[in-house]
Amino acid sequence: MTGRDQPANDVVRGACPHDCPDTCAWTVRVADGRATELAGEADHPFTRGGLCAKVNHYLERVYSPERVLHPMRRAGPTGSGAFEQVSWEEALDDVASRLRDIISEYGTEAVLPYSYAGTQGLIQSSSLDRRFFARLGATRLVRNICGSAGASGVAATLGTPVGMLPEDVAHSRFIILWGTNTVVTNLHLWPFVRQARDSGATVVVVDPVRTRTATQADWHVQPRPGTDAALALGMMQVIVAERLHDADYVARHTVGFDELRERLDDYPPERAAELCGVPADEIVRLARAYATARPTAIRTLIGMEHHANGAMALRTIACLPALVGAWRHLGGGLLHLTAQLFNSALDRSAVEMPELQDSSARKINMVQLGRALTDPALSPPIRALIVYNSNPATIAPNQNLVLAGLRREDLLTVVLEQFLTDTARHADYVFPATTQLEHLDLHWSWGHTYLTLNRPAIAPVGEAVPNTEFFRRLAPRLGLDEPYLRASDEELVRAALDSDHPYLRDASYERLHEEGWAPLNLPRPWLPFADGGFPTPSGKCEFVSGRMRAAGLDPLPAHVPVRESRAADPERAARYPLSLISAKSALHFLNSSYANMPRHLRAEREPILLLHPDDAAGRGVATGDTVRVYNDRGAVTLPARVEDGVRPGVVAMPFGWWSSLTPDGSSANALTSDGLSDLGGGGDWHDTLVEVQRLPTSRP
Ligand SMILES: Nc1nc2c(c(=O)[nH]1)N[C@H]1C(S)=C(S)[C@@H](COP(=O)(O)OP(=O)(O)OC[C@H]3O[C@@H](n4cnc5c(=O)[nH]c(N)nc54)[C@H](O)[C@@H]3O)O[C@H]1N2
Ligand SMILES: Nc1nc2c(c(=O)[nH]1)N[C@H]1C(S)=C(S)[C@@H](COP(=O)(O)OP(=O)(O)OC[C@H]3O[C@@H](n4cnc5c(=O)[nH]c(N)nc54)[C@H](O)[C@@H]3O)O[C@H]1N2
Ligand SMILES: [Mo]
Repeated sequence: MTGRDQPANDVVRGACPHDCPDTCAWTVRVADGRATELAGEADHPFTRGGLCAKVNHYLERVYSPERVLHPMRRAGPTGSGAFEQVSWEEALDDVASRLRDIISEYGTEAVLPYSYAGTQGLIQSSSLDRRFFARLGATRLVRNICGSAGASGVAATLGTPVGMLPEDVAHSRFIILWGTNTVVTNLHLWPFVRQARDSGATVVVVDPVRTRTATQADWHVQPRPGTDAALALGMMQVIVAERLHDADYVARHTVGFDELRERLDDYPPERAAELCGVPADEIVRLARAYATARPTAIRTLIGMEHHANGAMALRTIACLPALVGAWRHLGGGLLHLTAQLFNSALDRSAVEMPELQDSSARKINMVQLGRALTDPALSPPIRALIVYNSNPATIAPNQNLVLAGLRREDLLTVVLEQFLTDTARHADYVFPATTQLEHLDLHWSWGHTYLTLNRPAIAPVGEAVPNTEFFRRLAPRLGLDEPYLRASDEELVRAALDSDHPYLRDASYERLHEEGWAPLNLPRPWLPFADGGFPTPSGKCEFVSGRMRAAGLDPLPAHVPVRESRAADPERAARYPLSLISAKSALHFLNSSYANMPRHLRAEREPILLLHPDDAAGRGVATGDTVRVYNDRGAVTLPARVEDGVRPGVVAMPFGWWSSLTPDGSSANALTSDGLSDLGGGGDWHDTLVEVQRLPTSRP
C-alpha cells in the first residue's frame, strides 16, 4: 500500500508531521531501506534548512525500542500496562465483534472517536477516519482543543482568522508577541522577528510568565492571566484619547467606533491597570509606542485562548490594528493563523465526505472527555472509545476524571499509537501506527503558506500501518463495504489537490512529488485589508460584532472575569489563591510527544514549579524545595524554583509530562479546569486556581 513509492537508497522529501505552526519540509536519507539522516529542507523559505531541538532526533522515534510494533491485547487490569502480542486478524475480529455487540445494545452513538493532530497530515488525520465514523453513525467528536476559540474571536472582529503573512513580520518596526512563546513554539518565525529587529524594530512580549521568548524581547509586559482584553482596552482608551488613532481608516473601514469610544470610558489606564495588573504608566507607554510605530504587527497564537474569555480576548486585541490603521502597511496588522487559506483551496470535502454525516448525531467536545466518560446520565453511554493521533490521558484537562473514565471496566478502549502512552496503557487493544517516515501524506500549515507532500521513505516498521489502513481493515468487519472506505492514500491526496482554486495553481501532485513543497499562489504584496474588504457581515472591521451578540456575548470588546478567578469566585480563590499556567514551556516536548524519549527527557530534566518570591515567602518555600500543588481536582508534587519571572499570584509548570513517568504519578493536567471558552468550544486550562504547600520532608 505504501510500498510502491519507496526507493531503497535515496533522499526522500517529506514534512514534519507535528502539531506546530512551522510544518517544516525535511529530507530523509535512506540506505538499504533504513533511514540514516534527517534534515530540514534548505530551499524551503520557512524551514530554511533547520528543524528543532525535538525533531532533529525524529529518527530515534522511528527506531525507538519502545515503539509499539504489533497489535497488543490487554493482559491485566486497565492501566496496568500489561499486554500480550496478538495477530492483526485476531485483534481486529475481536474489536469488530465487541463493537457490533455494543452497537446492537446501545446504538452507534455509544462509539466515540477521539483524535487530534498527533499528525497534522490531512490524510492520516481527517480522511477515511471521518468517512468511517460518519458512515457508522458514531458520536461526533468536537475537535476544538486548539485554535477554535481564538479563531472564532479574531473572526468576530475581522471576519477571518487570517491576517498578515508570517514572513511579512520582517517588515515590521514594532512587534507585539501577545500570549505566544515564539522561540519555543514557533521557532521558524523567530528569524523574521530578528530580521525586523536588526532593522530597528522593538519586540514586545505580553505574557504573565517570563518565557524564553520574553527573555529575548526588548520589553516584557506581564498581565494577570485572563485579563488581556482589559490591557488592550486600556491601550485603546489612550490611543483614542490622545488622538493617535487613524481616523480616516476607522471612518472608512470599521463599524461601531462611537460605541467603542463610549466603552473605552470604562477603561482609563488606571482602571485597566487594576484589572490586568500592568501599571497604568506602562499601559500608556505601550499604547503610544504601538500607535506611533509603522508598520506595527501583533502576533497571537494559542496559549491565550485557553481561558473562559479566550475568544473575547483575541477579538478585543484584533481591534487594535484597525484602530491605528496598521493594515495599510506591509508588515502591519495581526498575524494569527494561516490554516484557513488552505481550507478554502484544498478540496477537504472530497477527502472527508461530510455528506455521510447524519447531522443529528450526538456531539461531544473533546475538551470534556472526562465528563463524557463518567457522566451517569449520558444516554447512550460511551461504551467504545477509539483513539488515534492523541494522548488524552495526558493532554486533556481534569486528568483524574479522564483516567477514571478510562479505567471503566465496561468501556472498550482501542488505541492506535506509535508508543505505549498513558492513554494506550488503558487500552483493551493497542494497534501499531506508522511514523511519518512510513506513510504518505499531504500537509497544510497554520503558520505559513506552503503545501508539503510527505512521501514514505522506508517500509513500515514491524506490523505498523497508517491510520487510514486501520480503518480500511476495520470497516468490512463491521459490514461496511462501500468503495469510498477503501480509497488509497494516494487517491485521497489527489482528491484534496483536485481543486480549481487559484491558490493551488503551482501545487500539482506531480510538482509536490518532485520538489516536496509548493507555495500557495497568493496575491502579493499580501495586504488583505489595506482598503477594507473584511469578510465580516458588514464588510468592515467590527468593533461592534453581531456574531458576539448572537452568541449571547457582549457585542463590544470587554473585560469579562473568568469563572475561576477572585472576581468571579472569591470563595474558591480564598482556598486556592494562585493562578496556574501550564503551557508548552518544554522545549524538547511537542505536547506530550517525546516526553518518553530518553534524550528529550534528559534535556528537560524534571518538571519544576515556578513561583514568585512574594508567594514563596508566605509559604516558606525556597528553590529546590519539594512542593505539593493542589486543588479539588488533584495534586502534583515537584521541586520549586523561586524567581521573579512569573508575576506575583501566578505559578507555572510545564505541560506534556506523562504521569506514568513522573515520580508522584501526576502531571499538570491533574489540576486543570475543564470548562469551555466563551466561543468556539475551546478549553480553559489556564483559568486554574491552586494552592502550593512546602512538603516538610524537603529540607533538612
Ligand atoms: N516546543 C513546542 N512547540 C510547540 C508545542 C509544544 O508542545 N512544544 N505545541 C504546539 C501547539 S499544539 C500549539 S497550540 C502551539 C502553541 O503556541 P503558543 O500559543 O505560542 O504556546 P502556549 O505555550 O500554548 O502559550 C503561549 C503563552 O501564553 C501564555 N499565556 C497563558 N495565559 C495567558 C494570558 O491570559 N495572557 C497572555 N498574554 N498570555 C497567556 C503562556 O504563559 C505561554 O507562555 O505551539 C506548538 N508548538
Ligand atoms: N495543560 C495544558 N494542556 C494542554 C495544552 C496546554 O497548553 N496546557 N495544550 C492543548 C493543545 S493546544 C493541544 S493541540 C493538545 C495536544 O494534544 P494531542 O493532540 O493529544 O498531542 P500529543 O500529546 O502530541 O499526542 C499526539 C499523539 O499522537 C501520536 N501520533 C503521532 N502520529 C501518529 C499517527 O500517524 N497515527 C497515530 N495513530 N498516532 C500518531 C503520538 O505518538 C502522540 O502520542 O493539548 C492540549 N492540552
Ligand atoms: Mo495546540
